[in-house]
Amino acid sequence: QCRNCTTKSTPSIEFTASTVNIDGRKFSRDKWTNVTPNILKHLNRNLHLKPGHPLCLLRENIISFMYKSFPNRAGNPIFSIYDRLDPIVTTKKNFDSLLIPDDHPSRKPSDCYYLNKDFILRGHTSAHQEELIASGLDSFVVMGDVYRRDEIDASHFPVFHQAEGVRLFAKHQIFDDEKQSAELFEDGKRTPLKQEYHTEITSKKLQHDLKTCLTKLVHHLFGTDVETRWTETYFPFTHPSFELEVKFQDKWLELLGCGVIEQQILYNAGVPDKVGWAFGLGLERIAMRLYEIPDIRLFWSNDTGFLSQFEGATPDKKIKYKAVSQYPQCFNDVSFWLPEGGINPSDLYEIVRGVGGDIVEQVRLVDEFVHPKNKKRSQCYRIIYRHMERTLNQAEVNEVHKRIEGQLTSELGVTIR
Ligand code: FA5
Ligand code: MG
Repeated sequence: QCRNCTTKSTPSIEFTASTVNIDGRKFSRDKWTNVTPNILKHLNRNLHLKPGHPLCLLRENIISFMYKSFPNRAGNPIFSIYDRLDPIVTTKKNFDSLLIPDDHPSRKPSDCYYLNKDFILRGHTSAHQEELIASGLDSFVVMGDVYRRDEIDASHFPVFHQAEGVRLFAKHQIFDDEKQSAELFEDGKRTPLKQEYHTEITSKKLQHDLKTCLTKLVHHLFGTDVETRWTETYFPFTHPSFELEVKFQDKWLELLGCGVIEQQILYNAGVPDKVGWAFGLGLERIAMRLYEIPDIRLFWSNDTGFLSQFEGATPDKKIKYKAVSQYPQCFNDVSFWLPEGGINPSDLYEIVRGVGGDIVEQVRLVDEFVHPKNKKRSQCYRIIYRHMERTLNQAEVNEVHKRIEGQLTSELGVTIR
């Protein structure tokens, strides 16, 4: 069940000569400013919090895995979830707090959306790592929308969603069953296997714990027969760093990046005595494979042909997305007084489909009320029309709709209002 899945309304956006104003907050413009009204209107959509949206189902599924897999000794989850942190962050959080150097390509205005020199639409959920660690948390997951300037095609969209996991360990949690002589830290050398601050055994144990957690998560989501592989990679904020890929339609698809947190980040956050791991995964990439959604743009669709396929589902339900027509929907409402004794909705559906045939995509009850004086009941159904091969025009829809109204009157005894 979603925890109070409220979604905020569309943001109020105003561009003046010297500022960009978003929901009453003013950001002064400078030579870095490159946000556009079009990208800003995705703020507050919060697809990951929208009940019945595939990204919300996936978010709930990941949360339930983390809660179940990591109980404390009283059985309560050790991970806390942050899924409504503001996507407008300082460039300090997005880059500096993660040790991303000044000349790193991810800072280029051609790759991200700046409000100005100091504020940015976060490019990854890692932007929140340091502040949450500094606030005293040892285990947390951040989920939210992230923004990157990118081409738009079936697998790229400038707004997508990430889930970030961080777990820190004190010495006794790493070496619980071992002799106290084992050490977390050493003043050593950085190698491909470890940071200069970590003993080899510390780094090995962290990598093992991290990979075990993520392998279990992937098995939880896709089943245990999914093909996976680890590759080595580089991030400024973890070392060593890895990517996890899964086989999807005969190709390897990158799901996530992860690694051992750079100890300097933990020093900066005021926890020099702990070590930890972090991962960041793309929700769309997982949802596309999980639900067989062929195009990343579909997640942003308000088309009920898409949304209704996930409506009311539970996170563990197996759903295979079925393509809907690329032609637009058209809808008409039918309102009527019910006869004495009411009607059977399935009779209504049958009549609507009987008359409308294949161009009827959905029928749903949208309103119902009882007249205060004469106690008559009224219902309103929305009929959604769509043709698989062409755009319907309103006149032909109206014609079909009229015939439906006629049959409802003659066969069910309703009185059209
Ligand atoms: C990151 O964003 C790192 N912050 C991840 C990380 C976190 C590493 C913590 C280490 C520790 P990357 O840019 O590779 O890394 O993105 C992470 C994931 O987001 C990718 O594996 C992919 O699943 C998803 N992703 C990246 N770009 C896109 C895109 N354009 N469209 C959809 N998903 C994307
Ligand atoms: Mg990557």
